[in-house]
Amino acid sequence: MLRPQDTSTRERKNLNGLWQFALDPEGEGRAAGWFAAPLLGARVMAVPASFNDIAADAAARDYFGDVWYQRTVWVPRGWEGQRIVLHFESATHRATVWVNETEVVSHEGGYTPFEADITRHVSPGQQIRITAVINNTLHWQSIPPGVIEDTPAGKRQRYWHDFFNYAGIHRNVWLYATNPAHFTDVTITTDFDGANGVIGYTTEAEDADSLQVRVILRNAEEVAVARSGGASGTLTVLNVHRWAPGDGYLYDLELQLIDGDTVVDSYQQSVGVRTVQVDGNRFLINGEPFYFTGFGRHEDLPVIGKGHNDPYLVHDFELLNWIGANSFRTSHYPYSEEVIDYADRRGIVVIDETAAVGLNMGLGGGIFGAQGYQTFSADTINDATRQVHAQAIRELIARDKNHPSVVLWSIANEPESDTAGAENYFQPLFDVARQADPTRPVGFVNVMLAPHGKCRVSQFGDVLMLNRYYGWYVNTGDLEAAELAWEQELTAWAGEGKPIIITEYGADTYPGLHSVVGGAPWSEEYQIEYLEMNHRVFDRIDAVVGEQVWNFADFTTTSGIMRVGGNKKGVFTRDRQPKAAAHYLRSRWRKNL
Ligand code: BDP
Repeated sequence: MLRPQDTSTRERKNLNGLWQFALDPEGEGRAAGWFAAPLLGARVMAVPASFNDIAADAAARDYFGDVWYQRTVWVPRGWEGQRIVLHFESATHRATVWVNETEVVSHEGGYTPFEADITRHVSPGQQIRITAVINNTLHWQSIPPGVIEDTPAGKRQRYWHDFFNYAGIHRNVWLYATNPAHFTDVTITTDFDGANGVIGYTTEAEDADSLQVRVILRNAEEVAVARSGGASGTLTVLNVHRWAPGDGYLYDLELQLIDGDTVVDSYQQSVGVRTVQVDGNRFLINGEPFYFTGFGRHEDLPVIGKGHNDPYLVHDFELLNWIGANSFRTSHYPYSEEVIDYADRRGIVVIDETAAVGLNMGLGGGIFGAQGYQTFSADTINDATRQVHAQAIRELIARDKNHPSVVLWSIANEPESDTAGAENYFQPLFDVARQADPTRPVGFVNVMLAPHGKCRVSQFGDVLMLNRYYGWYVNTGDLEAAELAWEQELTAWAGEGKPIIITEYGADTYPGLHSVVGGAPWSEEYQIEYLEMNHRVFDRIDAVVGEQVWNFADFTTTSGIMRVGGNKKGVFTRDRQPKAAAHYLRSRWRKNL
């Protein structure tokens, strides 16, 4: 699937704004045909945004089940004879969409795009009604998983991930038009031949049997530097300007579907020319060892929850630059494509993660208060879940495969990984990722409960990604003991001969809480002491090729005795004020810039 674009042959209309909105607590809307007429008694909801915090209403905030979004739109008059498509960049966690009274598409998974060709159902120059029922219930066969429990007080949604289950239409919605003959996909690969860049491209198209493909590569000054023809082929760029961390140089590849001299479809794909490789315990970008600095992050903002927001996008990247971060992980789900696009442009390196988080009942008792389930079993996370998970991996890779910033796929965060069930579940998923993308390394993020010697899934990864909280969840306040234990475990992992990225380490910190004596968890001073201890350990172990602090900013979670108005491990507060640790990290990370 290609992203909607405006080009010489394509046109899009943005459908963001105010939609009609209704909760459907009785689950009656589908059978009652709520899509067939204006939503009665509806309130208004902003798109893109999570609905949870917008309505000042507990019923909306903690809601699970079906919610309805509806709006009308005029199909542009000029689209006669065009193929017309309705495109959602995401709907969390699943959606079914109607145009007028016709169901046009359903999609499972909250963070990847989907679309429907609606040409047959609409006429240019007419108004149509678009209705989407979005369902945010998490269950054993969803990614991420969850369960609905019957309690004396009624049904409750439980899940095992440490961030709030924000839902709704979080990203752009588009109506767009192309010619009936059009490109449907393009795959780019890049390599070097000495100082030259070698770009491979493979296009796919529909209704295009009698047409030819022409491609033109332009540099950032918009000068054509290479041309080729054919559905797939290779371009050589003399003295290529490499895409590199800190230097987000992009070429633009224009794909043209042509009929003689007529351009029937034109699509523009940005291209960053770079290589990624794992070599022993080193992670190489353009053949050079790369050391990741940065954060695990969240899409999480006041009021709009997981709604995409351009001002925060730009501001957050300014903060990454200010602090000297060269990378982040899309913990714990695929972020908006606009985030990945911007990472390309800014030369920020991305570890791209699926929404497979919370596949771990061992963690349940502590943070999330749900006990008594077995993670992998016929009745819980099972083969059907794995199929949904496999599809989530495929959709992530299909969406992000052409982004130079993405250097590594993370297929899950902190699943149970020390049991035979886990090994059986995960092994085929690594194959799924490698089949979908043979060019990038694949890994998963290991949890502290499956330390070295116990983890049965790490063997399948090209890199080791570890989340560790020595000095926080264990050895709390005792950084001396933490340092010994951490170094011992990390040294053992280093023996695996793979690069190690510490994808999480962090300490909850209440902004404004201070202590003159050391060892005071929750204080701003302790966050710094904790980070310093970790860095002493990392700096002594060669195989460590990256440090991503948990978290970039404070974020919202479910309530619980471990959380004070959410997770406070941010180096910035939720409204992006620096805690003292931000200045400390800046002095460490900018030293190397
Ligand atoms: C890890 C998770 C992350 C949590 C973090 C924490 O990967 O989502 O927010 O720990 O406890 O378990 O702060």
